[in-house]
Amino acid sequence: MNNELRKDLFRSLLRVRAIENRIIDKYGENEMRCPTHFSIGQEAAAVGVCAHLRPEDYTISAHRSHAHYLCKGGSLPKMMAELYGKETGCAGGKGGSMHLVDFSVNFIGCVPIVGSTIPIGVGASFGRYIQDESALTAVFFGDGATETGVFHESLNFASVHKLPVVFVCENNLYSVNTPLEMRQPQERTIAQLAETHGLKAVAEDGQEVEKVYAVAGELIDHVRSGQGPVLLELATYRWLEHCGPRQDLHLDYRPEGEFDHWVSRCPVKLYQEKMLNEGHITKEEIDAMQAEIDAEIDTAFDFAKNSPFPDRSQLMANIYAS
Ligand SMILES: Cc1ncc(C[n+]2csc(CCOP(=O)(O)OP(=O)(O)O)c2C)c(N)n1
Repeated sequence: MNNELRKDLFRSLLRVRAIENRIIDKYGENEMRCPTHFSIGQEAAAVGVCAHLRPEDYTISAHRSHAHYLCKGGSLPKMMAELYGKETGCAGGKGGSMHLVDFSVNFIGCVPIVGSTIPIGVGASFGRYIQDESALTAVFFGDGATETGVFHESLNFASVHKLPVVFVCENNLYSVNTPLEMRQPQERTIAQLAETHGLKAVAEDGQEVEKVYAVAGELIDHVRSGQGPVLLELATYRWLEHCGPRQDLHLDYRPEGEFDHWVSRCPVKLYQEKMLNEGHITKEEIDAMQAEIDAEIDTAFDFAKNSPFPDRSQLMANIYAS
């Protein structure tokens, strides 16, 4: 791995973290009126996987999607305007945080109905595959989504048709407040579930961005060489409440010590320490990167706040019924 790439990965981690932290700071002003799911603690998954995606590749995500949109090349001003409900938002201000969509970067959408984006991603991939076998689709979802029927139907279909799909499961151990061990057999991994559908699948630590990058690269090469879909299960952890900007330790659903363990494995901290210890970056370079990111975020928030709300005439636009 060359140093330019290392710095790119590190910058992306810092950027996604900083953006979500700023949303948290501003959320209490009540100007962003959409439910918002944060992925603080889970950033290495989006950063490590998306670093392999090309502009023409499709990406689809669910309710916890800021990092996926940004890492796929989405526009920060358009994302912030969307959270503020403004017409300059990537979904025209009608979608909010859970419905980001931006065809200009082939980010084909987010849907908070758990599991629903998995068949949408596979269907889009199938349509695309007929025209261009090399275009890949990355589908991001959580461990809870693997408990839906469509997860299995979609993996089966993708496998049978050898579709170029990368399924990325961010296994953060919880579906809202219910732990994985109460929902799925402990002796069977999500990667193994995918293998039973004939996919190549790997379970990997999701906190170390270089590990994510390496395994995602191998899997994506497999897909791009026409050998069919893959699934990457990444072990990670959500720091904040399921939906919203607060901590939820008072709810007592997390076992003693679990939260502290995962915070000690913060993907940003781990990579910063590694980069500094191995001499790939200096403290001054990190400060300069952070300042640049902060300035970019300031500009995006100004754009969002100063943009107009959609006109009433747009109320019924882009509504489809069958
Ligand atoms: C079909 C459906 N059932 C239930 C819900 C309520 N719900 C919203 S998010 C969520 C948990 C999803 O967990 P997971 O897929 O692991 O994603 P995470 O929130 O952990 O990122 C649930 C049950 C929903 N949105 N859709």
